[in-house]
Amino acid sequence: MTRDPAHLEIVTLQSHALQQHACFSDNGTLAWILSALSISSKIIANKVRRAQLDDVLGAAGAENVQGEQQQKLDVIANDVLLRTLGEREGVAIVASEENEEPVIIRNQAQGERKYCVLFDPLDGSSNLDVCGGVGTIFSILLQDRRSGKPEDSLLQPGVRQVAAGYVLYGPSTVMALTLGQGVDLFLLDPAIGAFVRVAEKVRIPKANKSYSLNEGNRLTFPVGYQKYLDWAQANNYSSRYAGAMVADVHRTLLKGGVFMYPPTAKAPNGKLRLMYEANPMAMLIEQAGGKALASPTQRIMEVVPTDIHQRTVVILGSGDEVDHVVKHLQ
Ligand code: AHM
Ligand code: MG
Repeated sequence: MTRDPAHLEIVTLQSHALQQHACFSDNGTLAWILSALSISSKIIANKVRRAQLDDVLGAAGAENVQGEQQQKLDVIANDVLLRTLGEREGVAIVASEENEEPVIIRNQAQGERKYCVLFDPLDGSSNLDVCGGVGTIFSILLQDRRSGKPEDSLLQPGVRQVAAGYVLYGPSTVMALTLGQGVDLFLLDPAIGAFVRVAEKVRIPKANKSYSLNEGNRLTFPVGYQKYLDWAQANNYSSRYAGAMVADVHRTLLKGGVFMYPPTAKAPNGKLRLMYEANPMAMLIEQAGGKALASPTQRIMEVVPTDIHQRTVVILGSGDEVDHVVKHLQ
């Protein structure tokens, strides 16, 4: 992800969104939503960076050494996103992995297009204790006004997403974003406080001998996954697993390989959430030329959701590497 020094144009996330908004004929509504996500990410990045200093690791409800109520970082991140998105006129409903029920902000207001935003505020947050990468994942749908029940708007398959992305809070803060026309990457420049575009139309490598999954669960994977692992190991594959989906998918997007969360004894339908984790990642990976499956015969984005918190199996990454997994599952 290197910037061409000869490439003098400096494009921030905000100007990128404004450039693109013509495609959405929505008077810049989506651009305003992206600006809320950008502000949230900057606040969360700052909190994540200061987590040890501000004593906000650990369980919500616990007291810190000064006897004050501690707020867990995922609760803080959730509040930040709810607040910034809630202030945007164009947002009708938000749903968070952290909230049992979706939050209806504006119901069926007339006229303009309204959007639903679903997010996982701080994915992989247990990684914070060890200074590992964590991230925010988001998915944006158009409000579906056909149903009288506003929350039905959320139960749309991933193919209907108009935008999706993640922010990885690692050594630097990176946003991967798709508005349905490829994947662009933005790096937070702390000196100017803006996300600056550093790569356009990113393509995932077609193949890379690398797999990413929690191999500790191997004995309870369906036999096809075990056969795949035997095959991959016999063929000199590398194993790479951070245990935080955003970090693992980001590496897979840039370097290639396959990321998976198969069914296990503990999570027979997979562990990852369809609406907050799998769908947005699937859109990004497909937009970058890769594949994202919920089973050998079904794309993640074609799964018709029945519950906003439902889980799914995830197999995503380089086209050739996903094909190798599928061959062993059949
Ligand atoms: P979380 O949303 O509770 O943080 O859980 C999701 C995380 C993903 O980031 C990661 O891919 C997965 O859980 C790791 O699970 P495991 O520890 O079972 O390997
Ligand atoms: Mg999560």
